[in-house]
Amino acid sequence: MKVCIIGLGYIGFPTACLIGHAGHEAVGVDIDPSIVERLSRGDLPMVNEQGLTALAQGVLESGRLRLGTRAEAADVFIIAVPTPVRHLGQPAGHGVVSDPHTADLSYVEVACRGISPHVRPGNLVILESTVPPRTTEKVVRSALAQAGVDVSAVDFAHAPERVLPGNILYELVHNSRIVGGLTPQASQRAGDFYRTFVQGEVVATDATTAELVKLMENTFRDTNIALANEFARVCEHLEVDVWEAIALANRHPRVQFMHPGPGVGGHCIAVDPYFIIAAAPGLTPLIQTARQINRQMPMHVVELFQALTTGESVGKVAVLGAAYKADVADERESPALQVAGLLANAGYTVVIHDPHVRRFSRPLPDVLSGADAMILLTDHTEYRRLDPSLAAGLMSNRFLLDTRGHLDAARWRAAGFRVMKLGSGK
Ligand code: SAJ
Repeated sequence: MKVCIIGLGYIGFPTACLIGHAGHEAVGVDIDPSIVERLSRGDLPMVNEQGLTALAQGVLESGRLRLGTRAEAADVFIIAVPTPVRHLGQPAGHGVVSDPHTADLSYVEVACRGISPHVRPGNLVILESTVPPRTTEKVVRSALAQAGVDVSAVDFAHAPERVLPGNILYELVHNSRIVGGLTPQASQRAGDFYRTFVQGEVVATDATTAELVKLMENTFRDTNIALANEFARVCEHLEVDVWEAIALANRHPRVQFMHPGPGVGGHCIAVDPYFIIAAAPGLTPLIQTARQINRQMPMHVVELFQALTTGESVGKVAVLGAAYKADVADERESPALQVAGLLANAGYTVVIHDPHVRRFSRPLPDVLSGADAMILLTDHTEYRRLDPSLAAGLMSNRFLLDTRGHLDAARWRAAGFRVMKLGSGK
């Protein structure tokens, strides 16, 4: 089959590579020519994604994947573009909603306009982007109908991606996949298509269920992280160590707490719950509260830092980590950058280090040199190997705030640091 993939980001590009690798004729399209140019010469923004560079090189060289800025006629169209969330500003009087947001579907609409001249009867159009319920029908199908496509002869499906950044290629192939068609025939066709490159189970449902399930998965995670963050604050108050408490609670056969931290970042978990809140504002107090708890964590980190350094003169602060989570280079919605911004606004001289994020991958000794304090915000593996006595020798003062429970506090104390751990009142 000839498959046209619209959007060459973190999902679209690896998916296009796999589709080409599976033997289809893949055409990857992005409206941004600089992205097409970079990917074409093998410069991938997705670092630390095992096997992707080699796979991309193979399919591009063999011609099984071509890249460009314009859609072309195909059998299957896949839309994998961003769906960011837009903050609506002041409370809009939606019952309990105190922080209204809405999905920005403009990229989906632009993608639909881009493919509309090429969609023919018998084609299959698949939306992979994470979207509010009913978008496949009300936005994608409607946009193509408005553009003059005979939509009664086209099959539409939503097939949400569920891969974990850092492990994209493996999960694209091995995760189970939900395909929700607007009709049973569309579900069947989309399922048959994914089975050509997915080894996990491919399960059919309707489009609205598929749209909601994707949002439920990320909301489950956000709500559980909020619970861990709430216990972190309870433990600080009760002079208990939340990391120890969680490890002990997780020994129960039916309890599995997530980890607290400086907040929830990334382009999915910090975004998707708002799509559900917007769809059912009066019915989602728990989801809304979870969002609020997680959004407040960067402010809480700054309060902890100020408590740790009360009465001390602190100038330079070394921030360890800019990425939104461990061992990735992605800074989108990163709580680390929010904390760094808050500290800079509070008058500190903030120097950020991140071994994976190009603009912050400066030598760590330069970052620590002359610093009064260090805040660990991303639990990159490299930071575990940091030598406390080396850091002590470089820094002017020795304050350490660990927001991820990542460092061995006893070792750092032995090297002369005053250490505080988020979630530990001990
Ligand atoms: N985090 C915590 N505590 C935890 C786990 C995560 O504070 O115990 C934080 C991370 O540090 C990070 C944020 O949450 O800032 C999100 O990270 P994540 O690893 O939970 O999730 P993502 O955004 O990288 O990927 C999620 C995944 N969803 C689920 O696991 C339900 C992935 O499978 C989805 O495909 C992806 O969202 C997506 O694209 O929707």
